[in-house]
Amino acid sequence: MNTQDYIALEAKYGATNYKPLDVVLTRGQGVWVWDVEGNRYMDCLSAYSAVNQGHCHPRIVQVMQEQAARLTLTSRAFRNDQLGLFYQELCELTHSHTALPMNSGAEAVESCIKAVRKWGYKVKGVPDGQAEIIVCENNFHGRTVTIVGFSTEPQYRDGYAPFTPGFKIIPFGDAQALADAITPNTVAFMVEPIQGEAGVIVPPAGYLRDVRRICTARDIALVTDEIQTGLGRTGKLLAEEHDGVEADLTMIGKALSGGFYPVSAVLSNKEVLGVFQPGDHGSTFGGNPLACAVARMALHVLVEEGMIENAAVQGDYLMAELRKLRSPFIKEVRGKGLLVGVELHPEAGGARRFCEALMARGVLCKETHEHVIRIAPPLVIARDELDWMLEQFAAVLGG
Ligand code: IF1
Repeated sequence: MNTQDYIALEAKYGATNYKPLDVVLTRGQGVWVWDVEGNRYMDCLSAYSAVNQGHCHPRIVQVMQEQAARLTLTSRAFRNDQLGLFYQELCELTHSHTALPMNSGAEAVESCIKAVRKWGYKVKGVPDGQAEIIVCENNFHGRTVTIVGFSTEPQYRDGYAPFTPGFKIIPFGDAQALADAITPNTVAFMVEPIQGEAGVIVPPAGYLRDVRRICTARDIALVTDEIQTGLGRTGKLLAEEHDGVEADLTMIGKALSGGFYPVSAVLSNKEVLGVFQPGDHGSTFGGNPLACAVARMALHVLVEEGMIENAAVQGDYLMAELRKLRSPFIKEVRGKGLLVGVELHPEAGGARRFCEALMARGVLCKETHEHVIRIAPPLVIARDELDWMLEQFAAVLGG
């Protein structure tokens, strides 16, 4: 079978909710992936930051194979010998008190919404049914009905009403807007440290510090969605460390498994998660031994192999070099660590055609909205690989 055969199968039997680039991948190693025709590409998306550790990291492969042959799933009706160790290692690494394991990112977000609402009613004393959660314009937190209900992107909401009430939307990057929006019924503010899907939007320096101060003063939970920005992507373990703050609840996912398996978690620094009693919340697969073993190793390799520091160093270099390009198309280069957005002028005619030109040169990138090329390679990328990538960008964008 060749590329067109696989594409035809997808077109014939698949739901049509995606429009991928026409490359059919079959193998990956580190920053590189290969298609079914034998062509090699540099992966500059990392499955939306889920493969921070690089494709098929050998130490994660090994632990996954070993654990899969030993025990995969017990459900939480029984205990398993990986969950406690996963909790311990995750909490020690992130300075958290408590963790809640889930699977997808959206499930971690839903878990946070449930936790802060219950915390509001049981601890803060908000009248039943009145809890408000404040979120930001252009947020992206997932695809469930509740979550898209507070999206400001019309396409993500269209046709899915009715939605869950109880959310208030304010501008991103504006701490005063948060202070103004809080009422006695507000239980939480949920925010991405850098907005990923909105086009790699970096808030003003000190934003999260101000937000932290406001949340503490007004007794509302600060909830950070680090599903995309966490686990080394921005050059720190968690992006909130850039502002020296700790959220009350932090969600991580994606790279928590190194891209092997859907594993997410809610980390709690306040006793918000303590409101859950047995039976209040759960998941068949959440906290399963295979997920825990894989996540433990994914965290080990991230830290022990210096990937977080590498993201900081290579990210700075990447942005500095991109800014040197004298391209007629580039409006702005922004980001942190290896989460980089290249915004093009509207006259450039959209980012998609540049992504297609990059693909022809062996670089896989995905446009975000219409005018931003997102560059987010695995955190294991080496300087010479980055230089090669930059040559391809220079060839395509000019300069
Ligand atoms: C899609 C975007 C990235 C996320 C943050 C929660 C979730 C995500 C900050 C939900 C998921 C995704 C999902 C994927 C594309 C992707 C994406 F372009 F849509 F915005 F990464 F930038 N919080 N992000 O970024 O996690 O339930 O998917 O595990 O939905 O098409 P999930």
